[in-house]
Amino acid sequence: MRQKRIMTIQDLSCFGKCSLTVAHPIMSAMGLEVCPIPTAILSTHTAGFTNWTFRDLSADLIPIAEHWQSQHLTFDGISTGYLGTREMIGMVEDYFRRFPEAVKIVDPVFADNGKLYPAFDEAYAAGVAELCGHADVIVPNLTEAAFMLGEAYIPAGYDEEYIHGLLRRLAALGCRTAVVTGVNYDGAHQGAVGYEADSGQFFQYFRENIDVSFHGTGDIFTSALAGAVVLGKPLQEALRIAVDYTVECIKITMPDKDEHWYGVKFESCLPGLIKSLE
Ligand code: PXL
Repeated sequence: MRQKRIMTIQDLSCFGKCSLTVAHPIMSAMGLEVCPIPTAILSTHTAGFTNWTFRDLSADLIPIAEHWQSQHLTFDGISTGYLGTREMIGMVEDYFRRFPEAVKIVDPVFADNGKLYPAFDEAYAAGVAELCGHADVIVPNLTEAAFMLGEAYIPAGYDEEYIHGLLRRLAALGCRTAVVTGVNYDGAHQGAVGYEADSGQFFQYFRENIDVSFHGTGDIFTSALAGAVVLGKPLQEALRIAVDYTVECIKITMPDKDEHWYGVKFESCLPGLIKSLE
């Protein structure tokens, strides 16, 4: 069987276990051929460190696409994460047009816990919402969902009716499937809920809630989900694979959580991820 091939477009934060430094190894372990496109190189991620270096590589994005097209390369999937500028969002839309055969998975990556990340504003959120309209699968957290829909962020105390309505409104942006992460109805469980617009069906998968926050877990979840989707797993199975992997990564990091605040020890959980694909 031909190996599935995915390109992943996001930054390379050299230290910090997020974006490309997790997406590439996770999807490789899942058996995919991974083609990374670094949008920028940073010495660290921007959440919790100071004075990081940043080299914008966006000028190379379109020449890379042109070269790949000249070589007749095709892709089963494109996954995107942290991009950084409105201009880069436009370039990713260009990629989507150039590689129409690929399943497109967009993780908005611009906000969490009710707040935009420092580099972003509402215009950027609107740009990502437009990009989501061209995606097959989108993976916002509750904060990003609220920003993209121009709604108030509801941190807790919501019910299934709210989440299902939110997913329908997200799908109305134009994507086929919307998945919202970090859903916690009862304080005791946390998970992801998905909606497929074509069938009108909802899917969900929950595990025990672990009351801790590590950087990069959203990127880890989306990497596992994107890998599973491109491997052809149905959405319910993809949610299980991605939630279970994320939970295991968090659990294994808990004993070192102070020293390891910048990201989870995803590496030692890769064998379990591979097993969960069987
Ligand atoms: O994990 C998301 C992410 C990715 N890349 C960079 C970031 C962040 C979140 O803050 O700063 C550079």
